[in-house]
Amino acid sequence: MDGVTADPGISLDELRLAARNHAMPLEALRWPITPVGLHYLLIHYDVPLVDPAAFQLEIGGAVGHPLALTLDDLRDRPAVEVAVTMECAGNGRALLDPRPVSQPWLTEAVGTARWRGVPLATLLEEASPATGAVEVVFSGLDRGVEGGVDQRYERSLPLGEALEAGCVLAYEMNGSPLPPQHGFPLRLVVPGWYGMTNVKWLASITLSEEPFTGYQVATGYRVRQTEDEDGRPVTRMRPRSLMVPPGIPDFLTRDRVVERTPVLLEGRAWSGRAPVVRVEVSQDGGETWADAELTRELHDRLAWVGWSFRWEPPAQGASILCCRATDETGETQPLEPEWNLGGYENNAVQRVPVVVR
Ligand SMILES: Nc1nc2c(c(=O)[nH]1)N[C@H]1C(S)=C(S)[C@@H](COP(=O)(O)O)O[C@H]1N2
Ligand SMILES: [Mo]
Repeated sequence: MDGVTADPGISLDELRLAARNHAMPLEALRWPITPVGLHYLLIHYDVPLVDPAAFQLEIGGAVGHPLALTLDDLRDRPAVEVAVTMECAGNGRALLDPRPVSQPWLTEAVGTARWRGVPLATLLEEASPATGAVEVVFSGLDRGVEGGVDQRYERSLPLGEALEAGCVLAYEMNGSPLPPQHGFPLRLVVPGWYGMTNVKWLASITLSEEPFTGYQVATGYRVRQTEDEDGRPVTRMRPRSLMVPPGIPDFLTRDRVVERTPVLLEGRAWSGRAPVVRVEVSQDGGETWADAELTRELHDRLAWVGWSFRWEPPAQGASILCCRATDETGETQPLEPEWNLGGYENNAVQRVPVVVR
């Protein structure tokens, strides 16, 4: 069979999702700030068309002073800019066995952008949350059906986290207005959390005195083994590192071919829980490890760090290159993934097959 396969692996539904929602090509790890078109993308439903002149952000619910703000109102306020590394919670899903059927990410559903906008905490304080308020619900303008439930895309944060996590209501990405696919005209950015909490096309913020039970919090994004389990919510990103695959790729398999001369391996590492303090490299599929050198080009606490390692390829043959990150809490990437129903939080080490010639 020439160029034809009966592999029943990826379904057309998964392929359709993968074609809409692209990953960051690994060579884009070379940029500390990911160029906009190379940042990964994940859109559950359709990209809405929003008229910026008519747009209003509403802040209401359990508050003393409800607010309605136009884009100009938001732009007139003191702004902040943060570099934030964002990773989809389903990154690594397609490498799980059995494969949970959803967006079939391999390893590269990640990117780092500079987000500029208004600190969420100042607006929440201005709205004056009621003493009984416990959660903040963020609603996007996009709608769809998921798990049989007709819904707007909505996520919540505990009030304390919303006030203290350094959240930003962003209207710019890398110095330009948000592009449609990344949430124009306004999105929530929550440093350290997996991507799903960074609600795009954000139109309303509602304070609540009850825990939020919407689909994307109570049903989706939970780590569990079966449908019957409640499981635990997906929150902050686990430590992870990736490398720019060295040498040149084979067109189809993307396996790497390198010359027999020393190579500077490079990549980036992040964790949403605490700063990364160590990155190690292996040339034997994770049997033995050596320390890489870290460089902090970005000064935001949880933005990814760069790493490099001088590798001397063996005389000939095949190697499996790997890298693994450890954060300040001591958490390290596992060699093997921990399976769960939704395919979330798979931070198992990346494996890059290389042939030396
Ligand atoms: N309104 C809305 N916000 C959303 C989503 C969405 O589908 N709708 N997807 C979420 C998910 S799952 C991820 S991983 C990030 C992706 O952000 P990006 O496309 O800007 O990289 O946006 C999050 N915010
Ligand atoms: Mo995601």
